[in-house]
Amino acid sequence: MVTAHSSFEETGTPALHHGCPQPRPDWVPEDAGPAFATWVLQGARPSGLVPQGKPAVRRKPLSLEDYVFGVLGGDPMVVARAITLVESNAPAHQELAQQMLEKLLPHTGLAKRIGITGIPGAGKSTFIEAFGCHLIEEGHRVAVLAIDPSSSISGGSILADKVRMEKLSRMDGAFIRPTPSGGSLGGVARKTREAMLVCEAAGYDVIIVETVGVGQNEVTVRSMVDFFLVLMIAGAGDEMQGIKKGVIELADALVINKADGENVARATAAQAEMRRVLHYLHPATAGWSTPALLASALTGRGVDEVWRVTEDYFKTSRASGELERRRRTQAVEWMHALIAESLRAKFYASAEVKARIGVLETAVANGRKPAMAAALEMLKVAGLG
Ligand SMILES: Nc1nc2c(ncn2[C@@H]2O[C@H](COP(=O)(O)OP(=O)(O)O)[C@@H](O)[C@H]2O)c(=O)[nH]1
Ligand SMILES: [Mg+2]
Repeated sequence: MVTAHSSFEETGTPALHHGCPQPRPDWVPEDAGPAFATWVLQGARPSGLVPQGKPAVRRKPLSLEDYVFGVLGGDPMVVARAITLVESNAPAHQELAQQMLEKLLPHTGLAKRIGITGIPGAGKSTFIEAFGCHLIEEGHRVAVLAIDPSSSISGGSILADKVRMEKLSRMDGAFIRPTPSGGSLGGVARKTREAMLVCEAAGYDVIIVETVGVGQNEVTVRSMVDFFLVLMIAGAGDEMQGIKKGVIELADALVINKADGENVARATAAQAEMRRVLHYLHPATAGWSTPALLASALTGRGVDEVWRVTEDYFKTSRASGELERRRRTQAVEWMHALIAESLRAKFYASAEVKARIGVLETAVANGRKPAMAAALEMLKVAGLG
């Protein structure tokens, strides 16, 4: 049975049944550009819900109870809509989303939260597909949340993810959801964390957060997962793979990926090198020594080993109390991040601030006022000084 679940039609874009390739649905205009085909590939629906080839119909709004029961019952369509709700920036949606999350919260926290990062092209999506399929064969339910801040620039990377995870997305018990890009990293982080809670309440016991290793987002993902895996490829350069900027120090496991064919020797050498590097670093998690492993999604090499190591990590960190400690710290830090974000949003939305800030910007830019004095004045204007 085809049980691909997503997502894109939830964001207002018509989607088509995944399992039945059709070059173009009938609603595509004659002169449509390639983007139309792109969107068709991105969407997926459980079979039987929408007649094939028909555009998605506007669905009835769900009540709080509908959301809660649907999510707790593990209904992938409701899960997708619940995530859309938490992603919405509309105040009415946000209020409903928070009520829903409060009801779901007692049912969260049971999943293994795994973050996977690596430079573009490291093979993250391909690996996650192989890894996810392996987990599902072992009886797990797997949700993949892909954060891809680069996609607003490059345009197509989410599409590539969707196509590559096609096998996984067809499996019963898999849920794949790209987080909409755009907006601040803080906003994306909130949405991903809340999407994670929704997935946990729906009974997904492994949550994988994929993120492209560019900029700050590794740190953001590290702050919301239990186990952080950095995927590397031999010969891509230390600088690029974040070795110099300390990404390795965040990792609970390094995976030298694409260890297949002619690449095996180089990958093995890179593994030895990374083991030496790790030897000198503090482990990301106290009491756990970060391993460097080899894997290939192409041949399947190392996929089961990565899972064994993951399970081992959870056993170790649970027994030592590190897992619990990390989650508590993360929750508190998240609260502070939300406070900071809300304060910032309130501040910039204030009419008094809007009226005054331009003048002070000019004064600071022209060197007539020190930045600190201007900042303090603005806080007073906003009633915070
Ligand atoms: N040889 C080899 N190629 C791979 C492997 N995994 C992915 N690739 C290729 O590497 C490219 C990037 O893969 P992708 O999963 O999209 O990388 P991502 O950007 O990190 O998500 C694609 O052309 C894949 O076919 C692997 O295990 N071995
Ligand atoms: Mg990818």
